[in-house]
Amino acid sequence: MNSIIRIAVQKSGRLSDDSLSLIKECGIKFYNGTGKLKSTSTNFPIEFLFLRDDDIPGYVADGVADLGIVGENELVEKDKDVNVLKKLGFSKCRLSLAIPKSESYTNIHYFQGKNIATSYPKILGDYLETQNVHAEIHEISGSVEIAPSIGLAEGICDIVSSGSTLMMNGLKEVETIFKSEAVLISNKKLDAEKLEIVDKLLFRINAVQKGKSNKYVLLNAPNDSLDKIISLIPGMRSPTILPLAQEGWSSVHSVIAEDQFWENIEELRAAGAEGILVVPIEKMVV
Ligand code: PRT
Ligand code: ZN
Repeated sequence: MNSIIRIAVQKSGRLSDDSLSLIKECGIKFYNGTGKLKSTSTNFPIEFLFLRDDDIPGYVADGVADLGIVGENELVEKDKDVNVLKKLGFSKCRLSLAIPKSESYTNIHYFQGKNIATSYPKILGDYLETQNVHAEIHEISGSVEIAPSIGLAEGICDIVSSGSTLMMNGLKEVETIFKSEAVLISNKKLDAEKLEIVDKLLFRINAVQKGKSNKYVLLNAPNDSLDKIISLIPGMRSPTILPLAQEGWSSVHSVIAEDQFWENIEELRAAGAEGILVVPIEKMVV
């Protein structure tokens, strides 16, 4: 097989670092020197195209790239026909409506007949339609947050993450209309050889993501509380139990979901566990 897949990633911006880290954590090596527009991996059949995020959905839909990593906000706004293969869990943000802090807000009908500045006219237009609100949408490509203060619009619809940009511009968030994170997208007509490579890549991404959402736990426990402890951390198949040099005690090794971590640690301590170590997992294949 000598097929190769092309993946479009953002050249420089909020998606770039996490996109490239994910690829590297999948064991895929490549060189991306500054200013490079293309690069080929030395150990996996993949070529990288470094692009502006706005262009990624279109390039993937047209088949110039087979895969792409892009924010859902950009994907839905561009309205291109591609497959979404996987949510990637980074670059999380929301698209929200905001108005000057001094204004009082009741509900979405506040925007009836008003002007709203945004870089996301499609998502906003669709949303307003579902809400039966008729507003004038002004499409602008950047610095949307200054629109109310210069008199361009009464409200804005923009990406919010921490909320500090809105605050610094005297605005308040009044409605969240869309939630977004980075996604892996693919062209809809990949041939069998390319699909096989995509499967290999997805297998690696899944192992990296599973590893991140779980922790390896080691602890010491008195033998008479082992049953209780095993029920708390059942692990992948079952925990490993090793005898300690001190009689009546065992070392228990298992895997615990990151989001259950604090809850389980408390219960484990209550059950008599001590010397608890929690270690990150790099990859996890179940
Ligand atoms: O040059 P290129 O076109 O490739 O990049 P870009 O400037 O269009 O996009 P970029 O790199 O800023 O963002 C890429 C993607 O990251 C977006 O499409 C979103 O999916 C996601 N993302 C996550 C964000 C943010 N967080 C974010 N905070 N995109 C933009 N912002 C901006 C927002 O526009 C606003 O100006 O940050 C400001 C708000 O941030 P807070 O933290 O002050 O609320
Ligand atoms: Zn962009």
